[in-house]
Amino acid sequence: MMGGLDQTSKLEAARAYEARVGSCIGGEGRPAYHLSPYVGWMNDPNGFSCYKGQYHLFYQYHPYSTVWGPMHWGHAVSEDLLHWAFLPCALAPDASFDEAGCFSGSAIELDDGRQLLLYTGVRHEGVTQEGLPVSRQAQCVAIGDGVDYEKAAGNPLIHDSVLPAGWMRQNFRDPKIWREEDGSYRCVVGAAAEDGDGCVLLFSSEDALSWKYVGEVTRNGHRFGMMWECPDLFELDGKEVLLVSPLKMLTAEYERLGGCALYCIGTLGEDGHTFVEETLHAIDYGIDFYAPQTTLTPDGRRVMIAWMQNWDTTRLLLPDRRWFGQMTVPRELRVRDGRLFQWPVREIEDLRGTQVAYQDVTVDDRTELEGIEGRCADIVVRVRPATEASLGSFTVNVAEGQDCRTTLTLDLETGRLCLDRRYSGARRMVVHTCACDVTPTEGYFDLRILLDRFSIEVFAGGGEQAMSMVIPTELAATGISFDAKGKVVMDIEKYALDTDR
Ligand code: DQQ
Repeated sequence: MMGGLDQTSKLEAARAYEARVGSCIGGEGRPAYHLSPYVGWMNDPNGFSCYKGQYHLFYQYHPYSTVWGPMHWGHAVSEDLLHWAFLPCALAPDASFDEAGCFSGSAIELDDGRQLLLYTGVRHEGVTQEGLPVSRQAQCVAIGDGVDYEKAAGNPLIHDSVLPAGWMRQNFRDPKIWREEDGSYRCVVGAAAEDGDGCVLLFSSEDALSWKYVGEVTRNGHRFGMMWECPDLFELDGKEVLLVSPLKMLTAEYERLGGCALYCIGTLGEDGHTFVEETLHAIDYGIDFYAPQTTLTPDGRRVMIAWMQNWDTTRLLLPDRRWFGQMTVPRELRVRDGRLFQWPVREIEDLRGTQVAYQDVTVDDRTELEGIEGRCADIVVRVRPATEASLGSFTVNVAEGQDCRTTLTLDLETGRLCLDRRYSGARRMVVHTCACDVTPTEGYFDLRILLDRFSIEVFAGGGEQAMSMVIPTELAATGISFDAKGKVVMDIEKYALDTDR
């Protein structure tokens, strides 16, 4: 194992900074049940796994400022995926093979009970003609006890020299590890050919230390952006599912808003690793969703979590605090009829406090209902047109105050569902609206809305569509109201979400 003064000092500095500055950030100033960083900046979820009876979630982390910087791994643990406790910073960019950053990766438990982190080490090798550092990416291992990790002596253990000739050494990252039934290990890694075309590569290993290149899982073929970041590949409901986060994707209707993540559903070819794609869609139709990663829970659920943010508005919306970045709510995944369904983990029902419910409420004008308000809430709405002739639209306003609101509008005729934060208190000219199409079941449209202090997540069509969005609205704006063009009938249940439970 690798030691040395620098390794100790950079990690210790980060840990000391967390204890000194992070511990001063009060709970009230953070999301209530979405994970935010101990202190400073957070991006991708990493190492999402269950280890010794607790969920571990690491994250891309720059403790010293609220902007992206040399990447560390932050670390938190939870019993229920919703109450998180911070552990000290797990990795710092302190070795020759990761001096420019410990980029995204994953975690797994070894047979001897230790926890292995597989991550991308970034190093610099000379400068370009323009004087910019040339970066090299390769996959590294650190092994530990769930709190302290030592980087493996032979790092990087998946060297960039394994890449076929012509491939970009600076775009080879984000290993996702899993174990096969025979006990051997596999990982998928994102890569890019010389012309920037994204690709997902597969590696195998008997001990998670010595890795062999197996082959290409799939290629983007220049269809969706360039490099495909943060791949995740798993079997679910008899299908293979591949999640990817393409860089620089062209916006196309509401399926793709520039930067979002995609899922592909398919099968594996006869060679056991070539992905045969059947369908491909946006994972989340909101504005803030990137770099999702999944884990299998001990009771067999495939659960996904993502960075609830997009790269293009990182400095623009939320007020500057001692932290930046948050995760989505963890979501249970299922595959049905060629679509990926997602639903907030069932553990969230244990946070449900006071229930306020109404049935058969006719909405044909602005409507407020006693007890339906709040900023940390789980809201379940079922809505249908009052008569066949009254097809119009239905709107839910949340985080509503004197001058602000975020609106969710459903066109009952077309099924188009639109989420709009234009008036959420935002003072920037950035994308504020997103949309998707939903279909009614037995005449009803169902919507589930999760509100937290700085976000809204919407699940429609039983989870066939999800929309995640950060909102900068002042916390005093707790109003919720309804409106309709035409006449609709609504059933609603609203639960306060209480993290003290
Ligand atoms: N973020 C990491 C990379 C990854 C990117 C760096 C995706 O490993 O490709 O912070 O957001």
